[in-house]
Amino acid sequence: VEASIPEPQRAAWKKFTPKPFDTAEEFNAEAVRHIETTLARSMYNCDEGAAYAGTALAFRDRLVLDWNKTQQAQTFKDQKRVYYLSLEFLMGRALDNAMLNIGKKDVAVKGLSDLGFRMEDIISQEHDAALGNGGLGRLAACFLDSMASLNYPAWGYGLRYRYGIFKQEIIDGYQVEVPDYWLDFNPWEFARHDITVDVQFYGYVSKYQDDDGKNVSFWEGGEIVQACAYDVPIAGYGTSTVNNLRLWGSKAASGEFDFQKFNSGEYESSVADQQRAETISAVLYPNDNLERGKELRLKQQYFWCAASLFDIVRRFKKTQRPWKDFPNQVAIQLNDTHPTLAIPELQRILIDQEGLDWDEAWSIVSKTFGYTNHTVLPEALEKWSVPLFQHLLPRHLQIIYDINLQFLQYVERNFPKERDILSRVSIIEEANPKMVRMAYLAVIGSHKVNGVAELHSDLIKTTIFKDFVKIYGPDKFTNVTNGITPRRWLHQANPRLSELIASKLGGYDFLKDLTLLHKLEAYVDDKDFRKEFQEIKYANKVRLAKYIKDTLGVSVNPSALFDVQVKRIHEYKRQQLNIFGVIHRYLAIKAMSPEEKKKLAPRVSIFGGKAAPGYWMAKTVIHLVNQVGKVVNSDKDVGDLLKVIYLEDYNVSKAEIICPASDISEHISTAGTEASGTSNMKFVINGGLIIGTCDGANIEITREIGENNIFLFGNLAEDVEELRHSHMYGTYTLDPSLAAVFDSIQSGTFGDAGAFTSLVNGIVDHGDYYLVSDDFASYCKTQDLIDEAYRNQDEWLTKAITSVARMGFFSSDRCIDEYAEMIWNTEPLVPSKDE
Ligand code: GPQ
Repeated sequence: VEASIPEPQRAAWKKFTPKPFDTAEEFNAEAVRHIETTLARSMYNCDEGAAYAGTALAFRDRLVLDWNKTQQAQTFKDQKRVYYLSLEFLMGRALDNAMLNIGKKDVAVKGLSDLGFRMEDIISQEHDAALGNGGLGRLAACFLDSMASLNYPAWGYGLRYRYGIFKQEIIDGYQVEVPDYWLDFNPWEFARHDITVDVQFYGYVSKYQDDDGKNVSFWEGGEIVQACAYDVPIAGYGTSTVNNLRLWGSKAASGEFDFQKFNSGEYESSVADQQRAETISAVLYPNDNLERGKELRLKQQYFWCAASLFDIVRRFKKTQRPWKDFPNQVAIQLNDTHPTLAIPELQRILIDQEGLDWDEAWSIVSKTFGYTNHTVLPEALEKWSVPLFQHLLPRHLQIIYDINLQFLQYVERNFPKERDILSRVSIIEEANPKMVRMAYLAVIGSHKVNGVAELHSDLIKTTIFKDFVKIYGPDKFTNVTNGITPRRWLHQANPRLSELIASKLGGYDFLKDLTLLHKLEAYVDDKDFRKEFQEIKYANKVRLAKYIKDTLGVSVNPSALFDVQVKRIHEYKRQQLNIFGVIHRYLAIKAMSPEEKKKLAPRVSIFGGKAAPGYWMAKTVIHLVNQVGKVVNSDKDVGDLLKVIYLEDYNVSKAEIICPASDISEHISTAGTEASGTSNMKFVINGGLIIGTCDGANIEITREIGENNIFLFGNLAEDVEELRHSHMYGTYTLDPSLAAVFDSIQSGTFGDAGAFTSLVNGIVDHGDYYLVSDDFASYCKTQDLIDEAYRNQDEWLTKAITSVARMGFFSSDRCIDEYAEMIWNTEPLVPSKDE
């Protein structure tokens, strides 16, 4: 269908192209118009929620104009596009980001104040878009920001969950999960009711011969669910590029609503069918670094991959290019193995629907995909049972078997003497039931595989993908160290620090080229700069202290050392090591003389993070932290010397308050387990120091900022295997200070000792898999070094400033340029000034 306005009529159209606002007056005109007409409210009925909506809609209008132009230009230029497939996009709030990226926040501040509102209050009205669990989802969000800011033609594809990650309440010291129903008012999405894809499930495969006598397979029967597109504009910083994030919502296929049943009075059961279809995109699975093999999760994955691939192929076909051009026009990045089904799905489209030969199709498929691995933890590697696959996706299972057959034949030809290699690298694990190893399928179907920090990328080559390095050679495997967007994590979260930096660097160019931060080193001895830097940190701590007071009723001293660990609760991240260290400190304080107490730097230990609802050990750790807080915070012997805080419902918008307010943050995973970590970067760029293990990106942070500016401790990744072995064969002794901590727990100091038995026993009797005991002495000693270092505020400040100046490498802009160059082979499309 020809949908464009004919040439002669375009002048009439252009006359009415909306003009973006410029001044505070013009902004108010837009905001008030939206409140009065879009929301149908008046000045007698305008609370902060309505003012938020008016502001958001005014900025949305601006965004949409650029969005339309960007999409038009990308279609017209028809360069290679990137498609970033991620089951999680942990976006957080959009308004502040939109205002800053567009560059009109000051105008809105003025306008809103004329109407009697404070910008801070308005911003906090917005519900976080929390379609992710943790680092993996937030990385995807940072990447979208960078791809738009660098003008890459790029789309995100994900699922439109009705419920994002649950809200966490802490009740009597326990985590309680509350559903996150976030879509009641979301001005940032556009339902594209005209863009739908029918997605098939179940059924069976028929074979027949076509007119040329070629064998053709056909997937029939089963049921159809409809995918409906919801588009979210992604604005770049300081550019008119606005990219698209397309999220799929599920509903019953049109015509599927069963009128037969409806008319025969079975109204309820026909509505139930409708609801069953909607269930697919209803809820985000709340696991981080864990896969549980649930059928609905596999359904989600296929639903999203099938809809996205259909959309991508449809867009490609419009250009009428030959199929061999597909990998030159399309790069698809798989964010972990969750979208791996896209590989057999594209192969299926090409051979079953487009009639290509297997080899021709496979050559296209395997040039199109890149795969990013985010973990080596075995419990997080996805495997799906073959019977489940057979039931849900019979044709895909056949294709996977064919991919596997070709691959294994290739391996056999090349390694004829290796006895077990075939069973080791087979996509199908010979277990009962047989399992499909998704990571292997992702490696085989992609032209590049990357890890997310140097150590991690080395580890995947020597552990989980070792055989594949031998088969394909080392060049298929590469590293792209993670990064963060400095727009949200510096400029937006810490506007005063951003302004101070800009005042020294002569403007905000560093937000687009973070390496410019190095020029700050020239000011490390500048008295005024130092004073201002320190005042900003203090003000950020005051803000967090106020937040703690308002939400928990606990007063903390903003001059105390703020020691923060906020991230998902996981045994490998070792919040238990932290809280055991806190107990150790508490016991030490209890034993101190008044003179000794005077020498000690007061500390506030701040924890935050969600546990997966079924993860009992993680929930026990949350409970312990809260119990310790209850005892310590009310102990008169301790006073200000130690406070223990559990921040409820850690999320992106809270991270924006917390990250600028740390003196020390903790990144203390067992060496070799944290693929990268990204909050380590967020804390350092905001002038906080870190205590960490030699793990993930901590190693590269150390290389960049210098080892005098970081507190490293603990065993190395290379030692882990042997240490675990020593635990299993009883050739080690429990660290004595840790034993004292356990004694105090078991004597009931922190309430019912029975509640913590499994936590303690895991270390004492069951192998201490995460090596808490092995690292405990080194951890405590390093905490003492931190106390000592903090006493010398001048040196501390020098470390903090130097670190900020050396963080240029960790921008997600650098990551995206590396992906574009090494993996995608794509170029930016710089928007022209007019039109
Ligand atoms: N990550 Cl596999 C998650 O947040 N969830 C997951 O399910 C998996 C990985 C994280 C990983 O633990 C961090 O070390 C990384 O920094 C982050 O992905 C982004 O790469």
